[in-house]
Amino acid sequence: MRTALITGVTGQDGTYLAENLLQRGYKVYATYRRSSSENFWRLEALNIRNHSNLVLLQHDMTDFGSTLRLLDRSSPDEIYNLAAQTHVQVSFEQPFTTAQITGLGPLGFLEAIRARKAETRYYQASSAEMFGLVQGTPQNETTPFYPRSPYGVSKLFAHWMTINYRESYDIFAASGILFNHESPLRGTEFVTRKITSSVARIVRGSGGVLRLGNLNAMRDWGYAKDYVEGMRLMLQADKPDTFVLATNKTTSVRDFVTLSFRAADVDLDWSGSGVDEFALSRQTGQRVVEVDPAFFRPAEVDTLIGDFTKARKTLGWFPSTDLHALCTLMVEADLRRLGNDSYR
Ligand code: NDP
Ligand code: GDR
Repeated sequence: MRTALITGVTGQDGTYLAENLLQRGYKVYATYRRSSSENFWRLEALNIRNHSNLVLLQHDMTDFGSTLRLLDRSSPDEIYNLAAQTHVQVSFEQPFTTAQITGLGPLGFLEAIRARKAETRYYQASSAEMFGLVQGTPQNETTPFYPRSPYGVSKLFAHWMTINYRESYDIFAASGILFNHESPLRGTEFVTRKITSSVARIVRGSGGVLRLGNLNAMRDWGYAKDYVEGMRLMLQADKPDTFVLATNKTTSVRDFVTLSFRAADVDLDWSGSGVDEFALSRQTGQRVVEVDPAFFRPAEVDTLIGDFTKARKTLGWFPSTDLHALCTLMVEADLRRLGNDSYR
């Protein structure tokens, strides 16, 4: 039986990847960090928390000793390193923590693999946020990086370390530069799920206004389930490499809002501009969206759009879900879960 280790299994991607690998017959060791209350709602939502081939282990990315013991305990064939401080705006408030978890944490895994001299294959969760102030469009594996946040800088450190360990020690270390990917399991602090969960509340009559920051930001949004399959494919390739996963389409936050309300049969009228921009529901006349400068970032990544040609040609990977379908499935899931407390 093939064994995999997934860090960050309580997050969006960790949960979908665990489901994917369990369905393929893997034994999956999966890590979560200690907290005062359990955080397994995503595993429960996919009904895999008590799967007989899933072993949940405590681990913290900032503790190298714990990383060494984790590999001794699991001896995995494949490691998917997904755990990180992932929120870009938070990284401006907590740059040290972000650097320790998101930047240095992955180095601990690379060092542990090097020390063990095992054939373990390693996946590093790199990010389109590393492109930052973009130096070429669309972005591919050769586009220069210019990160615009402590998160982006930390990810870039881990990305280059992955390449350096690949080249220096002949480790099978792959890096996936993934563009934004979303799902009903996305955290509500990220803009897409913040939008779809607010749409559900507003159309169910709970009132409230959706307050957002930069409506002009453009993102290349795909479906998380497609992207975890891309991670798996990277570790089945003949040789370790770097791959972009994206949809090659970009959409503004404003248009994502419009699409999401549309998925709940609400049409919007946008008015004003800058911090005074807002949207009214055409059906009720109610003000449903406003700009709130509290959500502006000290430095913004304006536009991302990825070119996934290399992944398509080498791995046979392509995105299966367009943004309209993604919005619809997220809004429908949020409407359904309003009546079900366990499904946040
Ligand atoms: P999430 O924020 O949903 O999950 C992050 C995971 O990391 C959680 O399980 C979290 O645990 C865990 N974690 C955070 N800090 C620590 C720590 N100190 N020690 C151990 N675990 C920790 O992220 P996603 O699933 O969306 O993303 C997965 C990976 O892919 C991340 O590395 C992210 O940066 C990267 N990525 C994501 C993209 C996206 O669009 N989703 C795009 C590109 C890259 P807890 O639940 O306890 O907080
Ligand atoms: P991002 O995702 O920063 O791209 O990082 P996020 O959803 O947080 O923001 C996307 C864009 O929307 C703008 N925005 C807002 N963002 C949030 N969170 N909340 C708001 O109210 C809001 N209003 C406007 C942001 O300014 C930004 O431009 C995600 C994370 O998953 C990273 O871990 C990952 O590496 C990158 O995607 C690729």
